Amino acid sequence: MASIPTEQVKDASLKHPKPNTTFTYGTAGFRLKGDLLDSVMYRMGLLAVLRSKKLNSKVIGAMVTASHNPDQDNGVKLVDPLGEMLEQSWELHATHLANSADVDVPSVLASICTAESISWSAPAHVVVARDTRSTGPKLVGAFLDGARAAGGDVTDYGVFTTPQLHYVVRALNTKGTPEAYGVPTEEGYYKKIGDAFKRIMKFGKTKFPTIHVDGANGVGAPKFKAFLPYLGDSVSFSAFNEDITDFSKLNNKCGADFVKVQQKQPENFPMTPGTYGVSLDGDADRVIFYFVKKDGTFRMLDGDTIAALLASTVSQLSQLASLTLPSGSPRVGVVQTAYANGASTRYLRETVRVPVSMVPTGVKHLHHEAEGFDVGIYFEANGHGTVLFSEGFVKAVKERGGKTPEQLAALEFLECLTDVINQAVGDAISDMLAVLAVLAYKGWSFEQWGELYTEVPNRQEKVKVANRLAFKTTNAEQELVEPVGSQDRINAEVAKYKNGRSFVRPSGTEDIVRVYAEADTRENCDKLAYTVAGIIFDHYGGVGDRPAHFVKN
Ligand code: G16
Repeated sequence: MASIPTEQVKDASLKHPKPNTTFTYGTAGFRLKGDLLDSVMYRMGLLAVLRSKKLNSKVIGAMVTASHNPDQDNGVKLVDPLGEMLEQSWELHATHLANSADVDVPSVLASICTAESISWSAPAHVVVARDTRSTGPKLVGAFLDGARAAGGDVTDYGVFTTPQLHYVVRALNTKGTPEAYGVPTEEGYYKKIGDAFKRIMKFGKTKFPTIHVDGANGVGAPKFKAFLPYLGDSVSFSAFNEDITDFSKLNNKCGADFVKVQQKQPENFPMTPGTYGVSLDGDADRVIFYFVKKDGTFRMLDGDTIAALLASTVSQLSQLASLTLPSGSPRVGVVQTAYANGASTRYLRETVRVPVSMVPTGVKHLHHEAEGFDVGIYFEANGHGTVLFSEGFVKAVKERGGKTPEQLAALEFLECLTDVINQAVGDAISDMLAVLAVLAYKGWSFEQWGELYTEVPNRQEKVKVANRLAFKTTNAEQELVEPVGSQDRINAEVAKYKNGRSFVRPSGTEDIVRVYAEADTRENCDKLAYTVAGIIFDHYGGVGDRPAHFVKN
């Protein structure tokens, strides 16, 4: 029986030495300064091969990106066969392997094989892609070394958005089956979503102004350009922040994270009343919409607003079409995190009347929970999310059980929606198209969409601390259990504000602690956020310059 090519793995391992750093598989894989990641990439090449062997030679993906972070950062996450994030129990293997001494790499591989009952003789298939970051090519090289040292068959797809990589993994693994997801190429991705978008837009009643698309100076910019010829002419788009040659511009004062956190439009982005803006993030898996009101104020439509629009529409159309599955009416549900605006949760529960589950931050948690519904809509407030449709739901809409022209139209619309949406993972471009299609179907403008509910004023702050891992949370990350006493101080502050809510958690993608606050007025919300941030900075290990706006307490 074939066995681990120990010498080959060890020799290659010595060429990718581990620096004196402790690595953690965080919210979306390993994320660090790009020049510290060579050994991690090599070892993730090895691990991807093991994962494929474990799953009967299914194709495993690896995406090299640090998403919304600046160019000097990079990262890698592994992708399971249907485009989902790596199964969580394997994050432990990934962390163990990443932190082993160079000479121990073969024995750690052997221990994972034993623990997972992996037969080395099974073939392994792995695919990898990267975004536009400067360290990407070298890091992909290290990954390829790992996958090849372990004898895996590996294909490098070059520069992709994160959702394109997830799509290709799912399409490769379902090819030739009744669940075939699409042609496993970049063109296959554009064609599948583009064709569905053209079909769905024939229901459209809204004539949108030109949509300004902010590509965050990342991979989403060229890929969106490449997508345009497949989208027909129902909507006109204008692209901004497309410079991928100057690495310092990536996510710099632009992109979905900047807009969401700063609550303002990107810089160098023309907006006047009546203009509609859409920001992608650096790897095009998050999307935020916005417009400028007639009175000149900026209005953002984030992940919560997207979930509200999609949940209300899918519920209404399912009812209109009297859609019935063998199990009864389709169960439409929404999954959110603690960052969801309280008003959006109330709107979903009380007005749309759908169940809302709360899970910890990270698409991996949301995706898993959403699988429990016939239509599982999951969006983080930061604009990261998608919709999962069960096989039963898709079959029922395709069977066109409706009778009236309205019912048949509703079913056809829902069928197109299942193809416009990239169910493999949150996808900024596909989500943008789905939102435009739903708005057009309803005959709504961005302004009307923004009236679904009134947001509670909210704010996010980042606090640099000496050791973010000292912050431990419970209750879907809404309470701190460590540092001991920190939650009591936060609670005492929150109690001073009407509708006050605030929580603190360590980021899994940046070396910071995040602070979130809500309160009845903008002024109170800001005061609460700045006070809690001040508490964390002053009493729990803040480092660097103390931001002047943090309130002393
Ligand atoms: C990743 C995850 C998201 C998460 C975000 C921020 O997004 O996929 O689910 O919301 O990180 O996580 P944290 O607050 O732990 O830093 P992305 O777009 O960076 O891949």
